[in-house]
Amino acid sequence: MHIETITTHPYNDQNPGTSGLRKKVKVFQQPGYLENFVQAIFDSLDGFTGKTLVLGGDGRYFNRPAIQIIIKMAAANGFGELIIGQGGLLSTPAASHIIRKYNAFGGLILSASHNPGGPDEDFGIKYNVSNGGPAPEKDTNAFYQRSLVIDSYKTAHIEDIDLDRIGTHQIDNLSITIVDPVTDYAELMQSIFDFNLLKQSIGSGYITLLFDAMHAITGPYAKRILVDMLGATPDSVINAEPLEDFGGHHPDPNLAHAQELAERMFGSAPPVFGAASDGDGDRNMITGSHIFVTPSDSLAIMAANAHLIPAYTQGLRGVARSMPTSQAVDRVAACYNIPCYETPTGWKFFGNLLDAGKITLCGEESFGTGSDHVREKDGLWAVLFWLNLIAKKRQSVADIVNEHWQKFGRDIYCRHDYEAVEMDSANGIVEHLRNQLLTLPGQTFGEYTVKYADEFSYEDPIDGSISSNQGIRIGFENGSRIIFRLSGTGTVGATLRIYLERFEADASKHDQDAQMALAELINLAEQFCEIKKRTGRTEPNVVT
Ligand code: G16
Repeated sequence: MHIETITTHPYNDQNPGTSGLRKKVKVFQQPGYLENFVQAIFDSLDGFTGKTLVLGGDGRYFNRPAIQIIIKMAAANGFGELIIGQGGLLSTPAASHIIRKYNAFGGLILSASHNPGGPDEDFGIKYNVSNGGPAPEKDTNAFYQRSLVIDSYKTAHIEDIDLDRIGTHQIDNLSITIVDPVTDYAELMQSIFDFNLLKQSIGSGYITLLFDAMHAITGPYAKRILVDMLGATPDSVINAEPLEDFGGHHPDPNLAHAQELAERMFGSAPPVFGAASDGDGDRNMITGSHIFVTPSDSLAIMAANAHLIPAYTQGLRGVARSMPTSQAVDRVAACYNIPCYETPTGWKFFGNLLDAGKITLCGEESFGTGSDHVREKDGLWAVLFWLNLIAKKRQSVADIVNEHWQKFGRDIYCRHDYEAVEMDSANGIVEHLRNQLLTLPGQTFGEYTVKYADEFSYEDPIDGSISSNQGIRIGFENGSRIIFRLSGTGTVGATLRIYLERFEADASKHDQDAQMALAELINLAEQFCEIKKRTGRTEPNVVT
């Protein structure tokens, strides 16, 4: 194998965000851009010579050429084996599982998640470590530092690999195996959930379902698992064919973007259960007939009922949620007397807790839930979890949610996103908020008295690492919270996220519209951050 060292010049914008490096495709197509970042990753890692690298992506535009580039670079840098999903496809949770199952050194996952795809849209790449989870901050910082000074990368002169043919290619000391992307993952799901019960419930018509794959990676996974293995009708999975541009839509599983699903679930004669997943298959949206379950509620409900699922009958060791996720799961943890951890936004912060056996289940408001079965959030796992619950409890989604609220109270919740805000304005807003942190505590606004106002900082209980500046929190005496954060996943300007939460114990008031119930907090949020005043915006781009 002939290996060539190519001279390059560094780019100064390769700082990974919440989940890897995400940029416009055109940015990635600049000479050496992808190569620099991949080489910066390899240069920052130790001891992979002869070891295994897992490689796959969500199939978006630029996935295939990027995979061919990375194969040549991985060969030149000395990996001994590459495991690649057929067609260059691997969902993020499936990649995490394959890294773990085959004791790989790590993996590269090509995805910009729920961001749109296509020549003028987004691409992304992230590195996952040997536990199957996203590289921790100390690694992503190292990748960035290396990218700032990189002056060459290595590539091997080998032919492009046929990504569509399953099997193994041997090139000198390197073996490249193209695997079916679904098989290992489907087996894992079968080991967690009661597939016999699910088959019975779906086959008998007790559960009717609709799954929207949003023309993204979960199409093949959903068809194999929900249709072929569990007997759902083929038309239960919609938008099932992965497309490079996701059919021109955002593969973002919320009521705005999963429009067809939303219309069916809130229309006449809806199925019992409806769900959607995102570009790379790690997010999930759960709905039932005429009901949307917030991700925060979904996490809490899963935690409260996990003992009904075969893999979790022993109960949970603990749970964790990201800081902006509602406190609903905290109430479940308190009731079951198990620990509940509050981490910064980003799945990477759950890895240590999962590895150390401190938690079994974790989740985020950003449509992510998962468990210790992999080290990523897992969209189809969440779908199967809910299906298993419905089958076991013989209750509708609405009944399960209402029963939960009756027992634990309802954490009324929503998130407002202001996208593509000019960077200077966004930084000005954050500075303005910071300046109020000392004076807000003790002040009263209507029924809300500020109990604390701070900037969230996290000390990892396992390795002691500290992550600062993780969002501004304003907490009130009655348990309500307003949180402000700048997203770490956008590719245009800044996205300001405002998270709003209020607890309602009174069951007669549980059936409220969240925006109405949170109206006073929404006004207070504007009073504190002045986004409308400073940017001229009249409303958020997305409300979830
Ligand atoms: C990623 C991370 C999540 C995070 C989400 C939103 O998800 O894996 O942990 O909650 O981004 O992050 P932000 O609020 O910074 O935009 P995904 O599905 O985009 O990979």
